[in-house]
Order: sequence, then structure tokens, then C-alpha cells
Amino acid sequence: MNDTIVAIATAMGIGAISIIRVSGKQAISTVNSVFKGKDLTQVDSHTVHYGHILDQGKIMDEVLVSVMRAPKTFTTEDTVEINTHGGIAVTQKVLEIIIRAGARLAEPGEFTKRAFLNGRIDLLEAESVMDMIQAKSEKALELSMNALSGRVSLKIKNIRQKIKELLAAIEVNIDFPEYKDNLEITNQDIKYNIKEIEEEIHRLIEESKDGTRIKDGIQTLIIGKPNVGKSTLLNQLLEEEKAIVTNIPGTTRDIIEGTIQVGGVLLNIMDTAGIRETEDLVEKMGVEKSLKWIEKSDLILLVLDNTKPISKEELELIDKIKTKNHILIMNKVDINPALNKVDKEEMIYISAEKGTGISEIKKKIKELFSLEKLESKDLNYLTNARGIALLKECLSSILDIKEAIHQNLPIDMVEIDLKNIWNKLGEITGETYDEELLDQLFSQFCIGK
Ligand SMILES: Nc1nc2c(ncn2[C@@H]2O[C@H](COP(=O)(O)OP(=O)(O)OP(=O)(O)O)[C@@H](O)[C@H]2O)c(=O)[nH]1
Ligand SMILES: [Mg+2]
Repeated sequence: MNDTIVAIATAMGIGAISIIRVSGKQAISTVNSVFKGKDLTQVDSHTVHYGHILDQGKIMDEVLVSVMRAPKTFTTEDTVEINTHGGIAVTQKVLEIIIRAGARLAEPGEFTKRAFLNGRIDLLEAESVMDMIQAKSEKALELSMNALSGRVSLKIKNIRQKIKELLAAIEVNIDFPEYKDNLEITNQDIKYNIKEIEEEIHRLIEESKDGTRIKDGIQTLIIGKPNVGKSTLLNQLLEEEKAIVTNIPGTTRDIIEGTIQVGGVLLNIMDTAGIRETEDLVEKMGVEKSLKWIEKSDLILLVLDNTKPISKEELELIDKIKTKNHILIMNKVDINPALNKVDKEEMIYISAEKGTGISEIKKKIKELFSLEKLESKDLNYLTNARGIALLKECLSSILDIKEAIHQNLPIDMVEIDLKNIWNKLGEITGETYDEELLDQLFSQFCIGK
């Protein structure tokens, strides 16, 4: 951790500028040794300087250099950011020059890893940096920003504090039985406290479901018989002509995807091959794929055709999706005035071609996933799969504790389980961690982050 690292922090490609980030004890002197302009080792912290990067004495690029001294930087180390002209060759060249001047190429996520190891952010916050980069919707961004500001970590830390107090009380009982009269903690006390802790962990897990949905989006599947207007509906939702629409049944063979935001949440929409018995090999494979995706989706939009009576296959499909979040859509109502007045009150009547009824579909989606409720909520949810798995492990330890209390086992047994929970919660925020976990976590980051 004592060496100075460097990486290109912007995406590789053609752009107006690129940023090269250098962090470590020698960051300023390293850059200074190839910089023509002010003496960077003498300038104030958090200032920007114009000059040139030199390649063996020759001017290589015209740059702006930001100098930020420890500890008020992302890594808490001396940091220099060089704004070079964009473009792959220039950026690579400047990177090479800095490496030649003594810095080492950073590993993926190494800047964030240093921020964590130097105590600037905890592990949950570090992981939310990546969520933020990957956020594809407004709400997902809000979620990651809240996690990055430490609000989710605080919830975990509060539970941990409660456990610590409980552990302290138990320890006094074990170590100083002579004070037992004043300080004795009864099974009832423990039971009460454990119940509270359990409820809080439970709430975090429950909320995380909303959180995960926001983060990953709602996987939405459009299904129905051929020619009912599925692709027309997809295009209408996406507001672009993404899928081919024809009056020939069996037009869509493979899955076509697109995304939109509803209530600030991402919807991954998939249009599928119309479901029917067919001898055409390609179409058959498409139909199988459509059916397989039903299981994996969060929401099914089943499209029916108003110009034809509902068929037996369609009734089977309605039955197949009834346990999933679904919306029944009767399309082409512009042609025949509601031929199919089906006894399904939840049916939404639309004309995909004319674009009527689309807003009702969106309204229904908001209802189904309580998206309106999310608008007014503070999104302080844990969305991190690693953290959620650890919370679930805590819940199972709580079951053990409850059982121990129930059986009146010695208090030491409870203590072991409580310590276990305390450690697991600590792993979520990174108060305890092992090297292997860190390596694995940060290796998923991009270089320069
Ligand atoms: N009148 C009317 N025609 C529609 C409507 N929606 C779709 N169509 C027509 O129905 C035909 C089939 O539309 P598609 O969107 O290709 O149907 P699909 O369900 O994707 O069909 P497959 O890909 O074969 O499964 C096309 O000729 C569309 O123009 C509608 O709301 N009203
Ligand atoms: Mg289609």
C-alpha cells in the first residue's frame, strides 16, 4: 500500500478529455518529474495547474493537473489527476510516461480499496460505488448514493451496537456473579432484546427486496399467441421501432429486448415469439424460449387479440401465469368494439397500434410493485447480495439463541451465538474482513476506480 499507483480513470475510447489518476506518497513528485509548468510539489492542495507532460524532455500533451494532498482525497493519500486530451493513443502514452516515472499500474478497484483500507469509507460504501457506476435508473442511483453516504451502514452499526451492549451485560453476569443481585440479566431481558434485534434484521431483509428490484430492474416478459400485437406493444412502450411488426403470424422468432423507466425504476422488457404449436424448427425453439422465460420474469404482460375469441391455449396461459405478477391485455380494441368482454376485471383494453391504454399499463405496473410508495420513501436499503446473505445467516443464529433460551441452556451458549451475529454484521460493513474477500470484491471494479 505504500507504492504509488496510476490508472486511466475515464472510459477508453475517443472523447474530449481523459483523466489519469495517480495516488500514493510519491504521486505529486512522480507527476512533477514529467510536468512542465509550475513546481507541483510547492503548490497548494486542491488546485488545478496548466502545463505539459514531457516524454523524455519532449512535449507530449497539453494538460490540466489537479493536485490534492492527503488526507482530504478519495484514497486519503496524495492524489494527482491529469486531464489529457481524449483519445486512446494520447491517454495510453501519458499513462506509460507516469509508469516510467515510477508509479505502478493500479489493479481494478485499487483506488476504492485504498479508500476502504485507509478508513475513509466502509465496505458497504465501497461496494455502493460500483452500484452507482452501474445504476441504470433514477431510483437505482438514489439507492446507491444513499448507501455511499453511509446511511445503510448506520443501520447495521446500530444493530451491532445493541448486540454489543447485550454482550457486555451478559459478560458482567458471567464474570462477576457476586454482583448478580444488581446486574443480573434475565432470560426475559435477553429474549426481549433478541426479539428487537431479530425484527430489525428482518426489516432490513424485507426492504432489501424492494432495493434489489430497484437496483436490478423489473424483468418484464410480453407473451401471447402469434399476431396478437406483442411486438407492436413493445415498440409502443419503448417509443421506437425496435421489433419487426408484420401481419404474418410467427414474425418474432427470438427474444427482443429493450428498457424503459416506470416510476424511476428500470423495466427490462422482452418481446417473445408468439406461442403456438408449430412444425417450424426455428419458431419452435423461440416458443420454448418464451415459455422458459415465464419462470425467470418478475412481470408477465399477456397480450390477447380482441378480434378473435380467446382460445384454449390462451386460457392455459392465463392459468400458467396466475401466481406471478401479471397484467392481462386485450389488444386491437380499435377494430372490434370489445368482442371479448372477458370476465376478468383486471383486463386492460388497449390499441397498441394507436397507442391507447399504454398509460394504464404503466399505472398498473406502478400499483403491482408499489412504485408510487417508493417515490416518497427514503431509499436506505441494503441491496448488496453479500450483505443480504450475511443477514440471513444472522437470522439463523437468532433461531439458535431463541432455542437456547427456551431450553434454559447456560448463558454462555447464547453469548457464542450473539458474538457470531456481531461478527457477521461486522463483515457487512467491513469491520472484519479477510484478504481473499477484498480481492474478490474489488476485482469486479473497473481499473481506475
Ligand atoms: N388494428 C390493430 N392492429 C394491430 C394492433 N396491434 C398490432 N396490430 C397488427 O397486428 C399484426 C401483428 O402485430 P405484431 O406486433 O407483429 O404481433 P406479434 O404478437 O408480435 O406477432 P408474432 O411476432 O408473430 O408473435 C400487425 O399487422 C400489426 O399492425 C392494434 O392495436 N390494432
Ligand atoms: Mg412479434
